[in-house]
Amino acid sequence: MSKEKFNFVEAYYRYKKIRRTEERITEIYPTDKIKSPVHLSIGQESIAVGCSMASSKKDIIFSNYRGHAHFIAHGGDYKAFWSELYGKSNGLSSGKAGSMHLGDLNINFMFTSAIVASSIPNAVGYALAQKIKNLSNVVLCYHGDGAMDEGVFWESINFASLKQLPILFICENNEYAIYSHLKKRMYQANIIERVRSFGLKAKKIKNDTFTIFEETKKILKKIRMNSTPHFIEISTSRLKDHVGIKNSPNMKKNDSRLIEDKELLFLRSKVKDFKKIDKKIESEIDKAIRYAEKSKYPKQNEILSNVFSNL
Ligand SMILES: Cc1ncc(C[n+]2csc(CCOP(=O)(O)OP(=O)(O)O)c2C)c(N)n1
Ligand SMILES: [Mg+2]
Repeated sequence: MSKEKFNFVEAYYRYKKIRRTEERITEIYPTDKIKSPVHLSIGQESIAVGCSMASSKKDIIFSNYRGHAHFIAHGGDYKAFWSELYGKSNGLSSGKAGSMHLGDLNINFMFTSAIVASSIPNAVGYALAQKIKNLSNVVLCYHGDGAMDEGVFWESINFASLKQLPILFICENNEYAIYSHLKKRMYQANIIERVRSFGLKAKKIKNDTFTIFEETKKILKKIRMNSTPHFIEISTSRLKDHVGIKNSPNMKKNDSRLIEDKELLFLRSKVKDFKKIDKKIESEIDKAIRYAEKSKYPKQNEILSNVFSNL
């Protein structure tokens, strides 16, 4: 698709909505109204926006504890998202799961987990089911570079390759697992080469929304046609700390946060009525926050229902 035909209005809407949502979370967080730790994605919105715009509604999404951007970009229930952050009974998981465990089965967004890489074998299992059932849906599996330090990642891509499953692994590579740099964790830091050695088609994609959209669209088409597992890596950087709302100590001076802000300005420059979109986004956020604030907490006698524990 040519750049002229790309839906910049939608891209700007998704990008800005993620950005403003996380900025509002940052403002509210010190009040303790948000009941779970938050892992923010400010600075890496392009990945969620580009990939979500390239995917089809029937595709299945697996994300992780840093899932706000993916959830919003793929169109998860926005009010229930806020209620979940507030621990309210009309949240996505009745307010008992919080920011790290988002999910919305109406958009095939599988519930996420705080355990690094744990969703990856689940994603591969889901892709196996799509193949057995002869469906043309593709599984999109977002994960970080740190998830690739887990043995289960390599077992999973081996299986995906062996069975030629319809899955796209999307590596959001910020080069850090909390505060450990990639070079201190990986003997061979060229992850594309390592993944290719397992038989997957793998490509590094430039971090801008249109390029991510265009490349992902092409790759998803190939996966749908041939049922072949693919892997993409996108270099990224975040404004905020690993968890919480402080600025990240991993950020370098002049690093890609500025480039990412440029991306927001670039998308905005492509949209004539951006002020109208900004207003719409603020109103959606205000409404969702009001909804969460007014909603009730789960009742005391419901505290242990739908909760799995060894009590
Ligand atoms: C199995 C497991 N080991 C360790 C942790 C602690 N932990 C939480 S996030 C994280 C780093 C993950 O890094 P990466 O996959 O690159 O994601 P990022 O946070 O950079 O987006 C670690 C080690 C965990 N939650 N689960
Ligand atoms: Mg990382």
